[in-house]
Amino acid sequence: MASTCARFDTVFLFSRLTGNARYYSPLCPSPTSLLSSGIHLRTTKPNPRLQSITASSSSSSSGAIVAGTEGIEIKSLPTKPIEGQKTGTSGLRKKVKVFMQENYLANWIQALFNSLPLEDYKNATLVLGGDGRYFNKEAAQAIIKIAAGNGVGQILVGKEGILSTPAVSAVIRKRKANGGFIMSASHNPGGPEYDWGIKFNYSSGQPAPETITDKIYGNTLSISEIKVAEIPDINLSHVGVTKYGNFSVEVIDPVSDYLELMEGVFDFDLIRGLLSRSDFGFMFDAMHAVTGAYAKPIFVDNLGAKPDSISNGVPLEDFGHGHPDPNLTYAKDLVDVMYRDDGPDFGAASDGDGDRNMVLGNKFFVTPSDSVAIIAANAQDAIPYFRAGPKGLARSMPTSGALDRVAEKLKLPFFEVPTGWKFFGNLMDAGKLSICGEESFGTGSDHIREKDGIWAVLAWLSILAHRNKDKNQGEKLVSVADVVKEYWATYGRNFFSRYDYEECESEGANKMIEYLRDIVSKSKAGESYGNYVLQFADDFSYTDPVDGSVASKQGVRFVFTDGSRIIFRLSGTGSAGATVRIYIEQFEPDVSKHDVDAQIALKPLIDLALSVSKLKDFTGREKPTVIT
Ligand code: VG1
Ligand code: CO
Repeated sequence: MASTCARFDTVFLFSRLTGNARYYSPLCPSPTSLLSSGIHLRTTKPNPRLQSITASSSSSSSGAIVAGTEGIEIKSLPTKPIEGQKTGTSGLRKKVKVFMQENYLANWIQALFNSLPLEDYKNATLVLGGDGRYFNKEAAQAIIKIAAGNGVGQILVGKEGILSTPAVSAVIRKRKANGGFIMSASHNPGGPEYDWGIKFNYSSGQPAPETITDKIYGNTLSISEIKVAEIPDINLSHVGVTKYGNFSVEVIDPVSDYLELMEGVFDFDLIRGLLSRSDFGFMFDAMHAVTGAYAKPIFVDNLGAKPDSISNGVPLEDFGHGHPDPNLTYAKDLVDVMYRDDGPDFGAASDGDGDRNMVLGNKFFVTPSDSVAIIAANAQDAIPYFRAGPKGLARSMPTSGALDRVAEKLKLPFFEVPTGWKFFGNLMDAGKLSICGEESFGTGSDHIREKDGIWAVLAWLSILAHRNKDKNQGEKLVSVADVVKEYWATYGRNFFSRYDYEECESEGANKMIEYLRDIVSKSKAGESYGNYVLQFADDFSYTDPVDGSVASKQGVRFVFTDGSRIIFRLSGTGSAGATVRIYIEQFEPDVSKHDVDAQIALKPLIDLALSVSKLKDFTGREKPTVIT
């Protein structure tokens, strides 16, 4: 076996060690399917000659052609449909072990090509990258071969398979590619026992719409063959071009296109002025995830931050055994540093694939819902890209109403969309939306079509730099807390919290949502819920104003007459069981009450949410796994 499929030796070794016969590579047929199908892949050991030529071409930024043949041989591998390949909020996410099952990944990739119009991939350019997690390198080789097998013209792949989600979006747009693959399960943990994921983005860099993902799912249920090009593994360690017939792979630097974009959006001199001050402390926690590849080149090498201001800055396949989700629970190391008396003035973290962000001041946490509102309120003054003012603002439904108030004050068009970034793209393409965000630590703008962790950090640094640009050394600087409190004083404070109950039994969680839907269908305005009076209750449905597509059942919400809300959803990004999310929000215009702890201010609403949903009865859970 090893000689017919050398490049998956490690996978097979792993399967032998674990004695688990299900650990097959996605492309290399299992011994049984080899026998039954009679298909024999040639050995795919990297050709040493190719490798050495590729290595010597690495210094040339334009890349050199290292091999060429007249054409490439395409093999057809028979396959069978696999159940459960339906994408969730953001791509297909499963345990690594599931993706390692025979043809699991290959089926999905082939089903994707079967779903796209020919002109979207034939001889087209596609981008490929990921967050560096376990299984990405094997997956990248498989995706490249299937892309070539289906007639794709060119793949642009990040060096070592690395590209953050926002960088994939940026590269698609800059290089005018037809789309791209992101190999990541984002904030889900990585490693042999944890999660892997794949997402497809379209030509303007946005996550594929549900019309496409539904088609892919349909095709995974009827797939019968996978088209694979007979080419060797690509050496991903060196920047350069490798050509096989009409197909080429260009290994690109993961940072340069993205950095160039950031330099165009922000005033780097302004930010450099702040980061190089001796009276300003900065800390960025890359959580051993993909922004480790971006943090040093951007914050240290370009913007003058001290080298020790980056922590966990080396991307690791298992994120250093961490859970790369930048929130108060999982980014605890950063939180501890930021809550010290002598802690830095500004701290931030990003997630597995670099699209989320958490922003902290010294002893101060900025909720993502406030963060997007504050960025929007300050964008025109502090960020050159928004000099003419934002075109419109938007948030996901469960995100607090803070942004709504900014839109109202600035007289900007405003949109409320379902959870998941894919709903913002159409509004951006139509020129209706500039700045948007989600309560789940996602913030971004129309510079790309994904949320963008480093962008959010640079946006906050721009606001602080702008506010402090005339402060002399020794003068008290305007702090993160000052900016937020000033914002609350102007707009009022939307207290917000989210309770997550991870890995519940699916049955109980589904029954709870059905129970809530039933309550909603019978509810009437004016009904009392404790001290709250119902304005309306529904299961959120969204009609895209650009293409008219409808997304229904996007979250059960109870909205009360004072603007308070309780919202219930099931997560669409988990890989095991069901995660229940409860979102709680209450508006407080009275400045004297703005310093109350959110958990205390929201206690009556939280209790109400728990009793209305009978969560304990349905899920057996006493306490949430994570509170944000
Ligand atoms: C979660 C968040 C959602 C976010 C999505 C992808 O989805 O709630 O706001 O867009 O993750 O983020 P769900 O369905 O689990 O609630 V990422 O950074 O994991 O791509
Ligand atoms: Co992410």
